[in-house]
Amino acid sequence: MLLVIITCVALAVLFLLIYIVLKFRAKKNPVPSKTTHDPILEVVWTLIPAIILLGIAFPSFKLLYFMDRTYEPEMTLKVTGHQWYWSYEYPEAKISFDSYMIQDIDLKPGQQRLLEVDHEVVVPIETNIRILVTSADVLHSWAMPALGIKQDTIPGRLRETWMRILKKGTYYGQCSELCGINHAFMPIKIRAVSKQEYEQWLHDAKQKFAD
Ligand SMILES: [Cu+2]
Repeated sequence: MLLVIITCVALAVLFLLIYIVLKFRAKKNPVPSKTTHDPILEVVWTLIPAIILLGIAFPSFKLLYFMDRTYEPEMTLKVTGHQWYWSYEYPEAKISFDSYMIQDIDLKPGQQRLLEVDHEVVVPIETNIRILVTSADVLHSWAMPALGIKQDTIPGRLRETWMRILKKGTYYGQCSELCGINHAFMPIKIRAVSKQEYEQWLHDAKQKFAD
């Protein structure tokens, strides 16, 4: 929608520019116009942009509210940023673990450099997942481009966002708020699996990562 609006605005401005350059060129206007005011024109060029901005604002607010609260959450994932790793908590299952990047020298063939972690987040697909983010030290940002999430993690504050993953697979993200010397080395890896596989993973994880 914005692309359509800005294209129209840009074309309208370009058309006006070309029109004015041609119509008021020096050759055709040996005596330049001395007009400085036109009340009607000023009202028009104030009102039209105001109406356009209102037209943009209402869908934006709708989207903001849509992103803000989880609709009927089925599970919760708590994310905490640390210098320099992430820790995750599944409050309902009472498990928690830290997630560190795998160093270059420990990478196995086929693994993505700077993106693999020792313990990835595993979540079920087609599930409304409430995500609570916070930080243990400085600002970080939990960003998952493929899931449309980029949420600052703020010490002393709990922010909420959500996701509902439709496709099974592996998703990568990175810390997106400069947080210190190892900022570039705290990736995020999410593996989205079927609900059945998730139950199985949870069963094993409960033993491995019990609180
Ligand atoms: Cu960072």
